[in-house]
Amino acid sequence: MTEYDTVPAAVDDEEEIPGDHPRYQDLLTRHRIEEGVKKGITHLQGMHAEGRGSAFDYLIGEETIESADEAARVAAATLLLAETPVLSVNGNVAALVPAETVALAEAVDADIEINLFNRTPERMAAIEAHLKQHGATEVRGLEADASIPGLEHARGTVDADGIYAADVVVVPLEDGDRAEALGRMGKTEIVIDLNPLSRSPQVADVPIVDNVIRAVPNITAHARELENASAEKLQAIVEDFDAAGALTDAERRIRQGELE
Ligand code: PTJ
Repeated sequence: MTEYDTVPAAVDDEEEIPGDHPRYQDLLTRHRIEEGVKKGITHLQGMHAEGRGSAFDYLIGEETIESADEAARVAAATLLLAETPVLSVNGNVAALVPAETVALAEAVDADIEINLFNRTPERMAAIEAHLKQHGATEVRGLEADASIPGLEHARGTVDADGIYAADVVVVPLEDGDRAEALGRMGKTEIVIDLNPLSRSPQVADVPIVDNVIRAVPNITAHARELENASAEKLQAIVEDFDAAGALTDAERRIRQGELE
């Protein structure tokens, strides 16, 4: 029994959510975030973030739009070309896509690093344990021996041989300040965010306007399909990408319910 159990959840286990429910994905997402809060993985603010994301997803149609799928393919090519890619994990990402994050890291040979907006030793430890339960062997972020210039201490804390040294960073559901600061460090940023007007996708090299629940496995699927592609082909995929066009496309879908 925890302090959060006074009002019982609709289901105790995600297996109980009916697969044919029209809002299945949203119910699953809510359940995972709720469990994340109970386990000390997800910050209470993560519930606000999820509510906002859920509203945008509703307007997008709770599906991966074509421009987001293309962005996921570009993300896969970018990661396959990278020398030291890192997948950044916060409390929402850990709760929503732990196994999927491990699978992506394996597919593109990336490191996983916990990077929290609301950093506490307890949350760092709980997320590390959770990722390891879902198959991660090494989790970065606990060394905390470097910082992102321009951010106050806790939010900018990173590993010197992790995010600090990375050439490409995947930052799902990121805070705008940190996304900008990582950009100033010269990192190539792949941002997953359902709000195309948010600062993080606006400053990203590769903005993916999609639910992290769909986007992470989608990048992995593209990476598997591209794993034997030549560097020239991967480079061409990256160079052809129009980041501003992808954001405009997603905004049009949200505002007008249609695509060009
Ligand atoms: O775990 P911590 O301490 O690092 O904190 C994480 C949160 C998410 C609480 C923190 O980074 C935060 O407050 O983020 P924001 O500023 O609320 O931004 C979250 C963004 O992610 C918003 O633009 C949401 O629309 C978007 N979002 C929320 N859920 C999803 C999402 N995007 C993709 N998939 C989602 N499931």
